[in-house]
Amino acid sequence: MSTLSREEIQRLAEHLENAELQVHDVTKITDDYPDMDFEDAYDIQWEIRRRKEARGTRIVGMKMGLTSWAKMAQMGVEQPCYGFLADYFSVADGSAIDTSKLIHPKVEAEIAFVTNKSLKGPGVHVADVLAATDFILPAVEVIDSRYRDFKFDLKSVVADNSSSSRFVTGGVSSSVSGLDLRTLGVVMEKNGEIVEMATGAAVLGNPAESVAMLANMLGTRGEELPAGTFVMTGGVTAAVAVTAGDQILVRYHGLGTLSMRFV
Ligand code: OOG
Ligand code: MG
Repeated sequence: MSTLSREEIQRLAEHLENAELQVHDVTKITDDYPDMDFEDAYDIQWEIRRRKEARGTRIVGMKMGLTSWAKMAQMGVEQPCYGFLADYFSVADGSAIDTSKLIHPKVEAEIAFVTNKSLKGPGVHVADVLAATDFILPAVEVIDSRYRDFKFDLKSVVADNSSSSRFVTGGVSSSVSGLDLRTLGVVMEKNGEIVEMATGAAVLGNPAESVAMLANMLGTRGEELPAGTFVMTGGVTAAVAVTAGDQILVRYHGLGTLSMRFV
């Protein structure tokens, strides 16, 4: 059940997308629309996606957010959310990321999947996900909430495409067979010092569970996760704020490293 009109959805999508493209923060939208619901919030996100696609931007993957207790506790939100990844969000491993195009970036270490079969909820479970996984690989997401001071509630962040902004992937890819995703260790270093560490189990007990949840959430809108989709499963630790001059290196057990610097 949505509460907002088509015009309000379009106006809020434009408002939030402009904040992203023009690199300025805004107050959270639930301050002005306290009665909006989750359907409204995802409608706004899907309208932002439609606006980008209409301009020729390609959608190159999906991400889950707020899937670890570390992230949920950090943001004061208790349920996962999803977002889409646009082509220009992708930055190469080892590259310099321009902070003048971002409001207040934070980095997150994540485990990503690439599927080879479509997944359509409801009822998708971990075994379905493993059977539909081509390979997994490391990813680092750079999130950048458009909301002032990075403070929001779940509906506001969903409308803001779950803070999606940039991502780095690469490293070593691996089949999931014979791999225990729960004990896959991740160590994040900032400027040469370890700042965060966790294992895959931090994400809903198993990051494959995050992909299943995404397929099931999409299913409620009649959408599916097509074969060949790149999916980031959510930060395994709290996100780490970065500014120009910072260097980030993340080590993944058996999957190599990813690095980037902020300029
Ligand atoms: C929302 C997005 C969270 C993750 O990996 O948990 C996210 C936010 O914290 O701004 O991408
Ligand atoms: Mg993330």
